[in-house]
Amino acid sequence: MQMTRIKLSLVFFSFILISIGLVSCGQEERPKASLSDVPIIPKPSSVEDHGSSFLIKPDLTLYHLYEPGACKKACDFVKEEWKLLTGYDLKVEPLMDAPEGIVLFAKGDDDKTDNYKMIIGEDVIQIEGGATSFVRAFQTLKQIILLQQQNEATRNYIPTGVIVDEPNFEYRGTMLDVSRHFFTVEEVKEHIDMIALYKFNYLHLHLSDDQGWRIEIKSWPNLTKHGGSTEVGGGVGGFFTQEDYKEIVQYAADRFITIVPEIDMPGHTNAALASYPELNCDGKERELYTGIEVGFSTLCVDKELTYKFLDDVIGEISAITPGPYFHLGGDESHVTPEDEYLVFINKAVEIIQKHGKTPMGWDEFTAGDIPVNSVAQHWHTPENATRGQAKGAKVVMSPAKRAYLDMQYDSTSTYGLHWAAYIDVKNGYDWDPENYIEGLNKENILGIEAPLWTETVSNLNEAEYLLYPRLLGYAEVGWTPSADRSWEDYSKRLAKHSSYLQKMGVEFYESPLVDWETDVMAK
Ligand code: TNX
Repeated sequence: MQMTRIKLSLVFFSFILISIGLVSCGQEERPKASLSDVPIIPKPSSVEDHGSSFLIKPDLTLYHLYEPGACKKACDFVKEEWKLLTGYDLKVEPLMDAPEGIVLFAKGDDDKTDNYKMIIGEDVIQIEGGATSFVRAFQTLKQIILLQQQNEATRNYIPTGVIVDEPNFEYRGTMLDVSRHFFTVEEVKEHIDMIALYKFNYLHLHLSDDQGWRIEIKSWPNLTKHGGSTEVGGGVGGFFTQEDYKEIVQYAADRFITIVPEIDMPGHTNAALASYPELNCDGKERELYTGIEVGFSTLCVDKELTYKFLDDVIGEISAITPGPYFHLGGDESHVTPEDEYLVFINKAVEIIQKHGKTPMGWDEFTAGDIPVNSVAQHWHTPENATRGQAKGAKVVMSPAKRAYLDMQYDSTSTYGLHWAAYIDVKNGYDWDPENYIEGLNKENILGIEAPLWTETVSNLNEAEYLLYPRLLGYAEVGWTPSADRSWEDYSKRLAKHSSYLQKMGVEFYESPLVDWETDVMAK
C-alpha cells in the first residue's frame, strides 16, 4: 500500500522538480494532532489538517530522484540537520522501486524558487518543489519538530496535513554591520543558522565603514592590517581573510542564502583613508576612528587612483561572491559635494557592472545614472525610492522607522539607538511594505531587509537582544502577504517560540507586549 502510494506520486510529480517523502512503517495508534495549531513563523500560505501524526523513527531514509550520489547540497544539509534535530542518522538513497524512508525528487541543485508543497502523511512526508523549495520546506519541518519537542507527549510526532507555501517577496534579508564592531566567522554562521530557520534568503554584510575595514583586499593589504585594527570604543577589531569570507559564502549557500557584500562609499570611508593617505585629496593620512558620528569622510572623487582602488576592491570581492549583487553603500556622503557624488556613483556602478554584478545602494544612490534592475535599498527618503523606480530600479524596503534592528524597543532598552524611532515588537511587525511608500508599485519591490547596525553591540550575545524577537517578525513581513497577517495572531504564535529560542541559547528581549509561553522543558 505504502509503496503504491510512492510510485503513484512519482508518476504524478514527475514534472515537478522536487518532492520528498519520509516513510516510517509503524502500525501503532497515532496521536491525534492538529497541524494548523503549530505556530509556524513565517505563517504559511495554507495549512490543511489531517488530524493524525507521523512518527519520527530512528531508521528513516531520504529518497531522492537524482542520479546515485548526485543529490549533494540539499541532501547533505538535510542529513546533517536531521541528526542534530532528532539524534537519528538519516540514510540518503536514490529512489528505487521499494523505498522505506524519506523521498526527495529533484532535477537539479540550481533551482531558485522558494515555493513548496509539503504533504505530511502518517507514513510519508513528501515535498514538491525545486532544491531551494526542498530546503525551505525542510526548515518548516524543522520548526514543527522543534515546537513539538517542547512537550514530552508530542516530541516524536509530526501532525499530518498539507502545507502549501509561497513567499510574498523574492528578497528577504537581514544585514550585519561587522564594521562598527567586528563579528567572527562563527558568530556570522550562528546568525545564518537562525535566519535560515525563518526562511530569509539574503544576508547583507556591511564590510567597511569609518571605524573598520573588514575584508582582506590582497592588492591593498593595509586596508585590513591598519584599517581593520580597531572598532567602536577602541577594541581590537578584526577582519575576514578572503578564505574566511569564502567560508561564510559557502555556509550561507549550503542553506540557500546569498551573501550581499557592501563596501560603503564615497562616505563612510575613514578606515580606508586612514590606511592609504594617497586616497585623500590632500594626500594626508587620517586617524583611525572609534566614535559613532557619521558623514565626515569621503573618497577623493577627482583622483584617478580612487577608481583604481574601486576596481581592485570591487574586482577582488566580486570574484569570490557568487551572488548577483554588489552593494556600494552611497549613504550619508555629507562632505562629498553633490556634483562630485554623482560622478562617483556613475563610475562606481560602471565598475560594478564590469565585474559582472548588479549594483545595489542605499536610497541616495538613485540620484546617479543607475542601470535598470539595479537595487535601491530604501532606508530614509521615500522620494529616493520612487526616483529609483522611475529609473527602472527595484527597491528593497528597510525603512529605518520600522525595519532597523538597531533601534531601541523603548526608552528603557539596554542597547540600541533611537534616532529614527523606538520600534517595539508590534511596530516592527505591523506594517505593509507594499503600502509604505506612496507611488511605489508592488512589482518594483524586490523585498525587505532588516539591518542591524552595531554601534552599541560588540558581539552576537549583545546583538541578540536587538535581533530577537523582532527578526521573526521581519521574516513574516517578507514572506506572508499583509492580508494574511495580523498582530493578534502573530503575537500568539511568537509567544510559543520563546522556549525553543531559549533552548537554542538565544537571549531575546522579553517584550511586555507578548504573552510569552515558556515551557518546563526549556533550559
Ligand atoms: C544610519 S542607515 C546609517 C548607518 C548607521 C545607522 C545607525 C544608513 C544607510 N546609514 O551608518 O549605522 O544610521 O542607526
